Amino acid sequence: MKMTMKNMPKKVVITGVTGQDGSYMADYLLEKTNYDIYGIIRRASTNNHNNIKHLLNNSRFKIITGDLADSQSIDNIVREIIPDYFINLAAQSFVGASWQIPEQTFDIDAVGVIRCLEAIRKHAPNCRFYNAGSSEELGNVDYSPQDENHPLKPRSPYGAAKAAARHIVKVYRESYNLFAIQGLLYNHESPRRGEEFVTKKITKKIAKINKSLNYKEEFEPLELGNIYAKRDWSHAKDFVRGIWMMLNQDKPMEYILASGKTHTVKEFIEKTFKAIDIQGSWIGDDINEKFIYNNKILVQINPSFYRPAEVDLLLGDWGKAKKELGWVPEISFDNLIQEMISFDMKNI
Ligand code: F7E
Repeated sequence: MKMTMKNMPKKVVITGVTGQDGSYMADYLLEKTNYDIYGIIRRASTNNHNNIKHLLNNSRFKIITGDLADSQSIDNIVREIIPDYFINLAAQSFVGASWQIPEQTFDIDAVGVIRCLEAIRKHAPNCRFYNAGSSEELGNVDYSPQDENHPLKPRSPYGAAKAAARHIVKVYRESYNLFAIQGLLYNHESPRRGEEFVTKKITKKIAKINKSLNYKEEFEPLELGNIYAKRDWSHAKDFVRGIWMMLNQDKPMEYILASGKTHTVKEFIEKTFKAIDIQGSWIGDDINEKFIYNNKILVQINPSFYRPAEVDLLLGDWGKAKKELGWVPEISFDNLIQEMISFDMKNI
């Protein structure tokens, strides 16, 4: 068949493609569409391509060097590719680090979004743009569950940068009539989650502890900060499907994606141990709280992991996404934990 503009495969740019969300997004689109995927990768002396190594030989998956900190690179990418979709999943996404590197967090998570929007406005005004938004924008919440009308009350430089990005996405949408949206996504995890996030830190360390227990080797306990923080955790795979649904509506509307259930970090730890049949118990309070098994300390508190300001509770209402997009999450909290711990036990 002769290729005409009409039947040429569409082009999707994904930033943050080596990360959890970017790599699942690429997997999803390679499976569900015939579109060409352009994964933007930041130059680094050591590559971190683990999450996309299974895609490197796929002819529909192309890697392009670019950086959200560099407006020229973003401008060139959009001008040369003229994408149909631009999915911005790159970020300084670690809330805890955002107090140490607040300027860099703003530069990537807020100003970086302007760089994308400017390039799209100039070179590809019909391109549909998605920016990763976060429940951290809501911060110190007024009510639960939170819906799309909840005010933005961030508690971290990260949350403030994402809130700023939300405003600028709206400004560009309304000023230039762009299809530009920022979903509001609650915590989402998977075996591909970065190691500094609490879920992956827990499953990876517990897999190691389990191995040490089996081989009767010495081990260091898992050390955590605030284990009473409550989060609404989902599987990242469910969310990339939701992002794609948001991008393909008639009108550029923004939705919450969440599970509608909240759990403490402590519950996450307990369920992980339970999944591998370790029946320990908690002793002590506050910074002296510990999880003990066979007279060994498996988990303890390290106050250096406390944050200068904490978001105590997040719980999202995903009713609007269900009603208007038909989006429904498919992977339960228990299955998420099971998948993460099984993966880490296998790879330890
Ligand atoms: O922390 C507490 C910590 O770093 C979860 C990002 O994807 O989701 C994520 O942000 C909770 C917090 O994720 C440790 O204080 C206790 O209350 O896994 P996290 P996060 O900050 O909720 C949102 C939606 C995003 O947008 C972000 O990009 O766990 N916690 N002890 C700990 N957290 C970490 N990381 N390490 C600890 O040792």
